[in-house]
Amino acid sequence: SKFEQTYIMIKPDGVQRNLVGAIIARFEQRGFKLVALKMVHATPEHLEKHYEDLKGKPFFPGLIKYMASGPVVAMVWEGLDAVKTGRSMLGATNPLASAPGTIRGDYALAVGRNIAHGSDSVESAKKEIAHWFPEGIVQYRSLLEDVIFE
Ligand code: YYY
Ligand code: MG
Repeated sequence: SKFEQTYIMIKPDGVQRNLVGAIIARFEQRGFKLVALKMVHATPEHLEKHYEDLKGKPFFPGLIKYMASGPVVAMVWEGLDAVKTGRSMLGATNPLASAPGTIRGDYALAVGRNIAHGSDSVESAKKEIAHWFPEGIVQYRSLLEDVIFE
């Protein structure tokens, strides 16, 4: 395990359903540090770039339309094994396969309305953070580090 940053995004359905606070609370309570946060109503072009690996999939046009339908909350969370742990906190892509206790397993039912995004690798996280936060992210020392880590 190592110290990493991951890109987590609350999708338009998560925003509309007032789940922003609940999702942020999960990452805070787990011990991750928030190092970037903003609300964005992204353009289809910006979202097509974010999801470029999925271009050609049958659900791609619908995915872009849904993601561009309203604002998202873009965040970067930092901590031990943040990428893999972020994914496990989200649950499986299809909420019906997500365990209870995960974000998707607690709040969602449909694959095309699965509440939140999380980077799938350290490499994707770096790309996604640069794509959504070209202005850069903040650096600060969390006073909790001494309590949360060995
Ligand atoms: O990384 P993750 O979000 O869990 O899944 P991806 O395979 O990257 O797909 C991105 C996004 O596309 C997924 O969160 C929902 C949507 N989607 C879909 O609508 N239908 C599918 N069969 C697969 C994915
Ligand atoms: Mg993905």
